[in-house]
Amino acid sequence: MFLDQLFKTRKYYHHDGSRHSHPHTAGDGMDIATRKSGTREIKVVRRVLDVNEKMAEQNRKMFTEKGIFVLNVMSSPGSGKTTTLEKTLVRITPQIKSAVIVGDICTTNDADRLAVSGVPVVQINTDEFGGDCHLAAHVIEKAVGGLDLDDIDLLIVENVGNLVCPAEFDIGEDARVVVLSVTEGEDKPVKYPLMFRECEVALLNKVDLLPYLDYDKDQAVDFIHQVHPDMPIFEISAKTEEGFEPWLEWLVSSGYADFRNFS
Ligand SMILES: Nc1nc2c(ncn2[C@@H]2O[C@H](COP(=O)(O)OP(=O)(O)OP(=O)(O)O)[C@@H](O)[C@H]2O)c(=O)[nH]1
Ligand SMILES: [Mg+2]
Ligand SMILES: [Zn+2]
Repeated sequence: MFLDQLFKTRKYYHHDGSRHSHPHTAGDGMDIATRKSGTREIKVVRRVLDVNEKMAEQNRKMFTEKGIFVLNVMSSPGSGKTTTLEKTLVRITPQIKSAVIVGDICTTNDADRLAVSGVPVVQINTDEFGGDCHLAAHVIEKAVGGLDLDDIDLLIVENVGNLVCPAEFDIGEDARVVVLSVTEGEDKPVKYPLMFRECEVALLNKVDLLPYLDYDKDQAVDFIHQVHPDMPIFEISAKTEEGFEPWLEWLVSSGYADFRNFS
């Protein structure tokens, strides 16, 4: 019930973006370059990230001007991003005017699922430009061309399923969410720390499966907080919608916080 109240009174506004500026240091570039070898290739990676940073700032400026709050949702393949968003969209529509950009290497499966909610959905297939395993800022810039930005208050980006490099690429978003499911093992936050460091909030998904697993939830939470102290963690089941109220409250109030910072 409280959500109805919030939806009626709160509108999403973009802040100045400074909180989400991710300078790509040599360390960031090195992460990608280790797949290759030699100094020259490392320089190429750095250049790509520099270009991305500029494009992300342009996106952020555009979203700010349009008053759109942008959420970048990331996780390993199959953690439950699409399922979480399907259920979230049902709950926030039509109070919040939303749209989704979803990235996959191949198929329009996720767009088909998300379109059932009735919100505008743009599917990006990265195999058409090299099969990137992340969304970069210039790809988002192209994708928003397919949306009426004057009619959107919340833009959700479902990134390509990958716990590594999507965290390296600023797309001009306001907030980043990582989904971690209980079937992935407790140690993923310490194995893939950048993702957990870069995101503002974590969704621990598939908690309906806990009775069937030897999963140490406290250990998982502890690992997340080792990497990102005080990170808010919402335990949810996208299947049953258990735990959705705190998650939706965060979603709505983070937009409101932006409004307050902005004004
Ligand atoms: N039991 C259970 N299954 C879930 C839950 N959330 C998602 N699933 C299942 O997990 C599988 C993957 O879910 P998706 O939502 O497609 O995951 P995704 O993160 O979007 O996957 P990619 O886009 O391919 O990276 C599907 O079979 C879902 O039905 C959950 O909370 N509980
Ligand atoms: Mg998906
Ligand atoms: Zn990638």
